[in-house]
Amino acid sequence: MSNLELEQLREKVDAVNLQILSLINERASVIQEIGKAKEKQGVNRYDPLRERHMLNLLKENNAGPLDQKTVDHIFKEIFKSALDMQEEDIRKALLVSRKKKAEDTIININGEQVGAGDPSFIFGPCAVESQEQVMKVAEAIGGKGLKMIRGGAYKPRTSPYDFQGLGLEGLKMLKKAADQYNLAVVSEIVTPSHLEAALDYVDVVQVGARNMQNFELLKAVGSINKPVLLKRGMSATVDEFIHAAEYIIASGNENIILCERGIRTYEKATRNTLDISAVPILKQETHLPVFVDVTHSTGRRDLLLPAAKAAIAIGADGVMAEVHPDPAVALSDAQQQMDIGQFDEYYDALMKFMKQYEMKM
Ligand code: PRE
Repeated sequence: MSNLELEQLREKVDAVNLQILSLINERASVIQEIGKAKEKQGVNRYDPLRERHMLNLLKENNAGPLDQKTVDHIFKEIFKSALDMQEEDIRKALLVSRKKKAEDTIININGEQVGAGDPSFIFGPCAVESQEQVMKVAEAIGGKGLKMIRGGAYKPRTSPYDFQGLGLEGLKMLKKAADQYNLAVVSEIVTPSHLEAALDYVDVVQVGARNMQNFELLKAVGSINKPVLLKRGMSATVDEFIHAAEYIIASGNENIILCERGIRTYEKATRNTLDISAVPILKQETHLPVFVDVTHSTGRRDLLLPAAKAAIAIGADGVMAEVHPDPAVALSDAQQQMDIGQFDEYYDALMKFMKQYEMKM
């Protein structure tokens, strides 16, 4: 074969390539339309029966010289890329996505600009137990110039026989202590029916891990005008977590803080497995501030500091940890809360770490 003939054949291949390119792009546009229609109907994107039907049709019409195995392989790759494209289109369209809004969402909580670059801190007891207890913790937090206190009044406990929280009375105690030390109240609400009354006492509504896919609750907190701290479900993927936040924003509330709190794995050395890489993924995929709850993820007092350092180093917007005046007698999570002295040491060490690496404070 002369060089000229080879050149001519290659020109033909170039032209065919361009035809294929144009055809697969034409196919991709139709697939995008199908994707939109499926999203509206809420049907599964992957449809093996449809794929089988298409492969059979191709087999019936395959005149060669390509063998059927090769044709199947090529078209399966095309189907796969169609699915990837449909998923990417849906991700881009999410209101929480970075693609939809490039700038970081910054939430003003009690004068603190959460998500603006400097790490924020939320400390407080696991559960509100008494006025005296929350006063002591609020004093320690306020003394550091911090702006937020947490405390559970409605406690979703594994056992119905465990302490269930003081309810509205607990919120009143927390609010009283918070007011005395100029702190904002962060507290979990477990059902939409508690929301209205709670809003008189709560500045940031927490949706807990067990309620991450309580869609009615997500919609309810989506319609309030206070920030929401949404915790990742213990078995939720990052994608499910993002979609839970989408429920809130879709109902009108953009002020959402995402909180990684560890996921359930086979590992027993810690209470949960802190999925530290979820932090930069959530920062890339969404425009929302991301916190790490070092208490529930590790379940170990000795890991609270290293986990917080890791969270800040990897780009978290804030850290949450539990403090109790006397953890040994705490009604919940006794083994993982810090007492006030440990809290002081912990906070100093964290500040030193941030200074050492010239992190913003
Ligand atoms: C398509 C994509 C993925 C499905 O698994 C089946 C088919 C395709 O590429 O043709 C399109 C599509 O979503 C559909 O026909 O329902």
